[in-house]
Amino acid sequence: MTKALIAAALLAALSLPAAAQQTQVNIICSVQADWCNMIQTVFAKSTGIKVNMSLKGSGEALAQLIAEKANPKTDVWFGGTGDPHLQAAEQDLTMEYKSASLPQLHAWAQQQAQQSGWKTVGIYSGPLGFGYNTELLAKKKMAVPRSWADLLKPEYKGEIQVANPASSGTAYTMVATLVQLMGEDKAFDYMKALHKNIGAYTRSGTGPIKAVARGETAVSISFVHDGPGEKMQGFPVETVTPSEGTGAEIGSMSIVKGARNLDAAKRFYEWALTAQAQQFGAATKQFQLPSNKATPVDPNVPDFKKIKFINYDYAKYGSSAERRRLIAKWEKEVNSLPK
Ligand code: S7P
Repeated sequence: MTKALIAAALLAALSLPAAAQQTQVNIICSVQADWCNMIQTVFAKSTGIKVNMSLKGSGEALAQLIAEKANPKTDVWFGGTGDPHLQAAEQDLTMEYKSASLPQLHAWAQQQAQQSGWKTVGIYSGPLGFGYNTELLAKKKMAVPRSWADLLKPEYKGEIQVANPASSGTAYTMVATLVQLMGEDKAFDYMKALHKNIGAYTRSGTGPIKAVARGETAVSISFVHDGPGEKMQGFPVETVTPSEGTGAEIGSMSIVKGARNLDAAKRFYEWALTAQAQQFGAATKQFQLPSNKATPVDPNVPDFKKIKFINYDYAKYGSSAERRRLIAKWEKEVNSLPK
């Protein structure tokens, strides 16, 4: 990581209005640890505001905000899939805040803000796809899966991992994607058939690609931007997006309603939207597409132009009722089945 990048992010923080008297901010961080640690250090260094950071996946972060509703301890929720941020907005767990920087963001990030009544905002986006271990596939003489249909082939029995949608925003993105791609009945038939090939449903959405990288399973259903970072650590992992089409997350950020350190929270929020601060994703080997149009796009970020996307309905699938209904149906009709 270059010193210049850190210096630029420090300057970006210094140019924002100071937070009156506030010396700390409590953040739930739903990206991976290196990125969380980096923003914690740089923001604290440039503003003097101590960042109390707790790391949680999207599903767990939402559960914590629900549990804290009467007495919020969190000020900002940074990152994580967009659907649970929309659910938090609908449940009045997060507060309306319209940043002056919104015009600097891609349309999809602004749309996320608008759809939530300005209670969340897109900070990155990334496509859902598959990860695979090239050495394990070769050793077991299995082909690279290139479509949702491929994942149903008997050769992958017990070889696929995906997270549990009840705990993971990533896995909920898969359920919502399949429902939109195939229609609900066919999607549930598909997930019942897929269940036979699933070796394990993990708690967190990033667990499966880490298991692929380490040779614990051959294939994962994961965000494809999580693949290159594993590969850079020397693991034999590649990613692919399914030929029928796929969905994408709009990773989001929200300020908690009733935040005790509101000025500091706003200052962090504004900083996190700057092009300088958004470079810390790629700098820590996390390759989502940043939402600020001026953030340089790392060559490892998936090329959205080459991916076939569905027209994901973020408002519908981010609604509490739809999310609860689909997860309950998945538990009842899919997870309860024998393998
Ligand atoms: O940082 C990688 C990433 O895949 O993890 C985020 C999220 O916390 C995943 O949450 P779940 O464990 O609930 O699936 C994603 O937003 C992000 O792209």
